[in-house]
Amino acid sequence: MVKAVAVLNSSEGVKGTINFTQEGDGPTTVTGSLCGLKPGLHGFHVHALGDTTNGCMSTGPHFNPVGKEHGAPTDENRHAGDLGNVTVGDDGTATFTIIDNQIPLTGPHSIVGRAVVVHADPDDLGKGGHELSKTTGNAGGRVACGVIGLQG
Ligand SMILES: [Cu+2]
Ligand SMILES: [Zn+2]
Repeated sequence: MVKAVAVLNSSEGVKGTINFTQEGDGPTTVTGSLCGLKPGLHGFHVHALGDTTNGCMSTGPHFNPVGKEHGAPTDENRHAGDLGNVTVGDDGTATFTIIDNQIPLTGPHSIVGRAVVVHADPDDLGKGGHELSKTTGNAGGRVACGVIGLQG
């Protein structure tokens, strides 16, 4: 079992912890809790770079090792980092579990050392017809992020 964690913080008061586990070559299970967000859907992705030098802006684009378009987690044509949306309740918190096959913790397409990013707006999953739909899902600003690190 390989484990990783990302601790999210932001200047806008968003906090959270995201845990990742993977058994062998199986899917990765992502469990998260977030607080301080506005209620509703928020785009949630793995971005390519584990660099927060300039806040979440320096985490680069969505992790996309095989050159696909932005999409929904269930789409065949999607970025590996496309984890869809998380749902925030009226109290500003979210707890969620995501099981995904494209975000391994080992091997050439590992997400360790990259970053998870929570966005201000919903991810349209590539289907919104906006000029950004096929690259970012038009999910708006990056409100919180954290670097994914291996856990002992
Ligand atoms: Cu993103
Ligand atoms: Zn994407």
